[in-house]
Amino acid sequence: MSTLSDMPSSSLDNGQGVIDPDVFFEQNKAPANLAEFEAKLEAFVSYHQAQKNRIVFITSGGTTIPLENNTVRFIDNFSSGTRGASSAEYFLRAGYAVVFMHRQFSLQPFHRHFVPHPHLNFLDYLQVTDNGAKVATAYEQQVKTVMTEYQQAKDTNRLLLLEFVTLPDYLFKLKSGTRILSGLQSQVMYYLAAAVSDFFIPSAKMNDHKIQSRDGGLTLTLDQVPKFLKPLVSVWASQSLIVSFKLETDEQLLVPKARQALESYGHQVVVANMLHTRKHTVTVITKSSEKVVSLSPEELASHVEIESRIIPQLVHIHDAWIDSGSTLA
Ligand code: 9Z3
Repeated sequence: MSTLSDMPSSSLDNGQGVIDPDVFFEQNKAPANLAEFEAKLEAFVSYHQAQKNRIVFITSGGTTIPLENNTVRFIDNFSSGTRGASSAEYFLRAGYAVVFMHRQFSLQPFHRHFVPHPHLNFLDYLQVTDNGAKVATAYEQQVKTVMTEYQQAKDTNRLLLLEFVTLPDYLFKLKSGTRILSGLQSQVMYYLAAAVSDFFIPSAKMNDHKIQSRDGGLTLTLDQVPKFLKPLVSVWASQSLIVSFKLETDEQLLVPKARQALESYGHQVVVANMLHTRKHTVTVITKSSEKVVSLSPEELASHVEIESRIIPQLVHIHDAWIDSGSTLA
């Protein structure tokens, strides 16, 4: 078997192994369900464009990096989908229509409240009755509260669930999504909470079939993923408000790297968070401001969610973005 590192390096790169974003779309295959994705999004967008509603396009969950074209093994990116799924609920409360593009099987708005816990699984929320089954008395109030909001989002057609799995899947759909949403211009916010891999193996460099273990250990060479925020901000969605997330594990790097991203890509907001404190502290950074948003231990203990503090701030920035005609400094 030839090792992956023996294979030719991709052409049309910048000399440092980083290909241009356009070349990425030529060298990688579009997802088989792209047309279905586009049809669902087009219908949702034309409905809300007619109603003059704001739309937030949320990405949530981690992308995978397949190691084989017939994929048995893949590298995953950390993200449970909590940030994206809870944010979607707060955007709905703020009156937005929500496109929720999430990693398949990661957390979803509303459903997230009833996912398996160590001692509580789906069936534990139910009880058997003489005629069938119902929500167990202990959970009736919680189910009613969540169901009421969920039903309202469905009745008003304000929540569209779309899926991705791999990195190319994510990027093709993100690009296509910006094209479909482009008519709404400043009314759209991109909220890029998905954990997107920085490294990948291009299709042409991948083993077609399952990598065999008979040759001993495995050495992988990964290419760098092109910097997609650049065309997203300057070409694909230049009239829309763009909020990206920066994840770090070294506190010293967090704010400098977030500022560097704002400067390199020229978008409007970076929400910076540390892996281990992301549920109670984030820093919302714009070109002219830097605000730490945090929850007290008491707030955490009473289940206040940090997204309930982040979203109103972003809505405020979005108001200013719309009022300024997409020119907010
Ligand atoms: C985030 O930083 C998200 O807040 C988390 C949320 C992934 C930490 P969970 O889903 O976690 O609630 O478990 N997302 C962005 C991560 C990312 O890939 N950012 C890139 C970077 O840091 C820039 S786009 O370089």
